[in-house]
Amino acid sequence: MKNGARFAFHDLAPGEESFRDAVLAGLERAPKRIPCKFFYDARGSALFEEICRLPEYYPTRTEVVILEENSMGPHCRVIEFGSGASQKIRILLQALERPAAYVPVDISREHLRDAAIGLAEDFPSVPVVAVCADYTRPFPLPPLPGAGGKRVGFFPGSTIGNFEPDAAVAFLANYAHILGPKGEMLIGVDLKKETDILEAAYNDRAGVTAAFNLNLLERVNRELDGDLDIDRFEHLAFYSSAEGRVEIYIRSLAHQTAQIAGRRFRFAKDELVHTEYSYKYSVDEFRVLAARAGFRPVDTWTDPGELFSVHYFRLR
Ligand code: AVJ
Repeated sequence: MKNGARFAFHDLAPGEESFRDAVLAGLERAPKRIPCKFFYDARGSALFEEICRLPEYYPTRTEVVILEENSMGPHCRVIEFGSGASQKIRILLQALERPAAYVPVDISREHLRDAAIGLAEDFPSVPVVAVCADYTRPFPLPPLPGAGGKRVGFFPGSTIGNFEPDAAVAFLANYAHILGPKGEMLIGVDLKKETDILEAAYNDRAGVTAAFNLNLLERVNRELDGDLDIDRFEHLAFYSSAEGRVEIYIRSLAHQTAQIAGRRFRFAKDELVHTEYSYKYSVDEFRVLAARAGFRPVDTWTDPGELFSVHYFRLR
């Protein structure tokens, strides 16, 4: 660690659902499913970074410009759930006036530690307080530096779109509880728009999103001693305007069976394995949803093309 960087690590020893348990349970269900949180092994994370650079995938670059151009005033103590590689926080910390603390919260201990140390080194004037915890449930925030500064949750990337609406409200309500009275929230939300633009973003011409989705099956083969024939599955993504979401599946191209962790699974021809929802919201729809968790709008910023939104909320 370089001189000057301030860094603390709090380990609340969260229990983590194993990939094995999730896959075995998810493939017993009808319809079959594998939760999207398992996309992000080393290979999946690299593919996601590639997705973020695709011409069709507008959310990342659009959100970055919105974050660069807007601010929330001085002395913020920024609390990020699911901080991962902590990339977007760099943009935010650069845009903020004298941020008082950065508090990354993640369940994945080693990634959290590496990312938080890297950040503390690159932003020596910002104290970093990393918390290893399961942020889908209540947990106690440690005492934070910069007393008097406001607590601001940061949840970028439209990750909120992965939750079904009631679960999104529950997630935001838990965030609100942890932020405490007068807490604030900065949250990136992908906007509703023409089906063609949405479907192109999840069916890129280079096939990176397909590889990202199918990597779940490769991961099963690698980690769970599976013998899935990846060539007999394909990526499927489409926008349902009735549900307001992109739906992502893996489709079995043939009737087939596979061994996974010593168990046998059967896939019918054309059977779907659900892997992800990505909900899209108009500005007003998302404000209504956030209000159910106690958040009042302060401001909402969008790009000129109205592709993506960043909402700034305060708790009542
Ligand atoms: C990380 C949830 C924002 O929903 O757009 C990208 C993930 N899946 N391409 C999204 C994703 C397929 C992404 N989020």
